[in-house]
This record gives sequence, C-alpha cells and structure tokens, in this order.
Amino acid sequence: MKSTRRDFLSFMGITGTAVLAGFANTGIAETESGGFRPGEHTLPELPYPYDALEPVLSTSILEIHHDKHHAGYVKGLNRAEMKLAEMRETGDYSMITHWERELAFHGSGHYLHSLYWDSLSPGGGGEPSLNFLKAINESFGSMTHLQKQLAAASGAVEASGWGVLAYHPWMRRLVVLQDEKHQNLTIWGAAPILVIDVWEHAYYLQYENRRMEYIENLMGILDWEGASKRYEALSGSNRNRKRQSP
Ligand code: MN3
Repeated sequence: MKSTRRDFLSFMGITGTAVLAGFANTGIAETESGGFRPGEHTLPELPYPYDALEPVLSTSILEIHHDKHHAGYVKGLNRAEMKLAEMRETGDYSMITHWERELAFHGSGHYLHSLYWDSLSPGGGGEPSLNFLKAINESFGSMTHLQKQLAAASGAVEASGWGVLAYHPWMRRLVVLQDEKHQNLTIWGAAPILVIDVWEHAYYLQYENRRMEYIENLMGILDWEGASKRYEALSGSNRNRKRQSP
C-alpha cells in the first residue's frame, strides 16, 4: 500500500487525535481493533518516482535510502516485535532491554522515514493551509521564523538524527525538536496513555532499592478506566477506518 498526499495532510490535521490517527501508509495486517499485527509491517512505496526529486536528491540516493535503509528498519521492527511476542509466550524477559531498544530504534526509523517521504514533494509542495499557517504563526511568529529554526535545529543535531516539526496534542501547539538517532527511546508519534515513574524519588523512601517491588505493588492501583478513556480518544478514528490490502 502506498502513501498518498492525502494521508500526509490528514496526518498533519491540527486536532490531537487526527495527528495520531491519520498516518496509515504502512503494512496490511490488521487486528480487530484496527492495529497492525506484530511482525507484519511492510515497506511503503515511495509516493513519487525515484528520480522525481532530482536535482535536489539524486535517483541513486533515493533508491538506496528507500530500498536498503528504510527497508532495513521495517525488517528490524518486525524482528523486534516477533522477539517480544516470543518473550510473552515463554515468560523469559532476560533480553527485554535489548529488544525494547531494537523496537524503539527500528520503529522510530520506520515511522520517520515514512513521514520523510511524505515531507518531500517534486517541485515543492505549495502553501500551508490557512489553519496550519495560523498555527505556525502562533507557535513561531511566522513561516520564516519556523523555517530558520527548523533549519538551524536540523543542522545542529549531534551525530545522526532528525529535525522534527511536531504537533503536540497536549500543549496544543507546534514545536521544533531535535531527534538524536531515531528514538531515544520512544517511537515518535506515540502518545502516552499510562505511565510509571521509576525515578528513585518515586519509591526510594519506602522501597529503597527494591524498584520491582514498587512496580509490582503499583500494578494493583493502575487506573485502567482512565487509560481506557485516553485510548478511546486517541484510537477512535482508526477503529472506524478500514485499510485497503495492496
Ligand atoms: Mn535515513
């Protein structure tokens, strides 16, 4: 299944749920809840021919970047998901840190590359919509200020990484971020629904160094009702949409 300009526009929709719900250019596998099954992500096609971004980006750069690098992240994400599924089966979590790292690295790599292709357009992608421009002006002062900050932030990323223009559904505004590597250790676009603080200040006075005991006790008081509401709000439009098979 290939991404379309429309996917990107709906992805960039200015409400919080639309930001998270509209990005659907990967994979075919779908569970009853509308999610991808573990290990079944597929490489999306480029939304334009390999030579469409000449002379800014050469055909050979796009071929290697898409067919080798991006494909590698899809493969790595699938592998990590399958290993984590295996762990849930066997109950052996001794390699959990490694595979969670792999999940974050490859999941973010896949997500960001999919968005990168949609972020580029042969000949340039026209003008922002009125609503988007309004949000840009409110968040940065002007389009010129945004472009300068985005370029400066991207240019100054330490080692490998990304410059990111993001909508933050909770702050309800646009932000420019630097992203080192792909992850550290999130999957970009993931919106927290339930969190557990494992900084020592959260448990040390009572549990000292017994972090697992604190976590196990906390498991009994997690608010799944509140988490359900957040899940419903974020997943609503995904649960109602049907993805096409390729
Ligand atoms: Mn890349």
